[in-house]
Amino acid sequence: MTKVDKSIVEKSFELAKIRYAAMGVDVDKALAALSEIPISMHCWQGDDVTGFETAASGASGGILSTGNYPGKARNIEELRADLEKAFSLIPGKKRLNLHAIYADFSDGFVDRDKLEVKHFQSWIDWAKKNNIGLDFNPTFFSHPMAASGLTLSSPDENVRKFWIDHAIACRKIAAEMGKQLGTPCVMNTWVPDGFKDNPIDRFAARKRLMESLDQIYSLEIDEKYLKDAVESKLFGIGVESCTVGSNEFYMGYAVSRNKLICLDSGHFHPTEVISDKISSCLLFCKEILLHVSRPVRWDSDHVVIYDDELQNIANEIVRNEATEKVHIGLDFFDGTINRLAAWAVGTRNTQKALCKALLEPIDYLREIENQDKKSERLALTEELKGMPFNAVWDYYCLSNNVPVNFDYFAEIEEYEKAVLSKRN
Ligand code: RNT
Ligand code: ZN
Repeated sequence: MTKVDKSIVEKSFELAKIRYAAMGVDVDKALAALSEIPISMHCWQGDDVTGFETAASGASGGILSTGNYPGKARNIEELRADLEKAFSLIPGKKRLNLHAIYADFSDGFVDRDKLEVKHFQSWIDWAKKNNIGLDFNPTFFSHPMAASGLTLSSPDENVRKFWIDHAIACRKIAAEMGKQLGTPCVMNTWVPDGFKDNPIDRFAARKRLMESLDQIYSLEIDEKYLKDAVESKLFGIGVESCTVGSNEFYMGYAVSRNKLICLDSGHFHPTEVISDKISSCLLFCKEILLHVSRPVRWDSDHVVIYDDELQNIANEIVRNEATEKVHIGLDFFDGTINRLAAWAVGTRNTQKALCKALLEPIDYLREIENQDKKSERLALTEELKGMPFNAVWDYYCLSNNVPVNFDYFAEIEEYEKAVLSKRN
């Protein structure tokens, strides 16, 4: 493959700009807006959701990372090096989404209920150096205290207390991340709680979950530093019959407690899409967190590709002028491919979809819809699909000093040869 010629990218961009201007779209304005939208890249694609706890194994609790492509990060230094490399291939504003199992244990191991800011200070320092914001997640899976399948909804008071303490510890850590970095940290709570077979008392389990969450959030923390989100789910492996934290549960919880709702693309029935949920949630929830993922037949967490649903998600965010109310996080983990490639493909695709969404003549489309010009709406939205948005996206990469088009892949291959292949 020949490297992309810079002057061709510039020429294509100028031509694309003329085409968009004819449609009433200001390309420069679109790119300025794009550069303001942060994407929160998840750390857990880097090591297949393993983390740095002592008895580290793979994930449990109904999530499953498959594949053993060589070269995954084995420690904090390797993960940071991989993240830095991946970030260098991705334009625009970035954040890193950490899980509690990625704590820095260089001062000694502590269990999850005992985590403190000091276990994440080196991440905060690293984030500052790399000019990125941090988001956070307590980890309620892959732990002996989660072995029964129930955490915050467990009937066992000791188990519940352990996880409540963990979540409170995490909120304090997350708030400190937000404070030190000058950008609020979104802390997302997802618990794997559920039943393999039909439970008798779903109500009691859900009530326990509600009460545990209320305890966790009873500690007031300034929203300048911390935004609390809750994530629903449909089912998981081993918890097929009932998920305690269902969609209705968390929708009710988020609305009544003034929390952010987290919508994960893989957490609904197969023909349900989160793009259609954004506008409703914007009416009733103050803000939204997205876990952009790609479910293949189930919540499989495949790498995000540039597909219709991704574009629809981006369109909804932009058309609703909700780029500040919708926090875009990614949630996928594929262990069968190079993990930097997974990050680069999924993150760049998400930004590319946002780029295209920003290139719509939105006011005009709204106007014709209000005039009930359905044929024009159909014809125009179809033509928009083939407009030269990719020339704009390429230029955006070029002007952000990141590789254009497929050129980033050569860098991943070089990194694999020089760094990843030496990890055995
Ligand atoms: C699991 C949820 C959750 C996790 C991450 C690792 O089904 O999607 O968000 O994937 O927290
Ligand atoms: Zn998720």
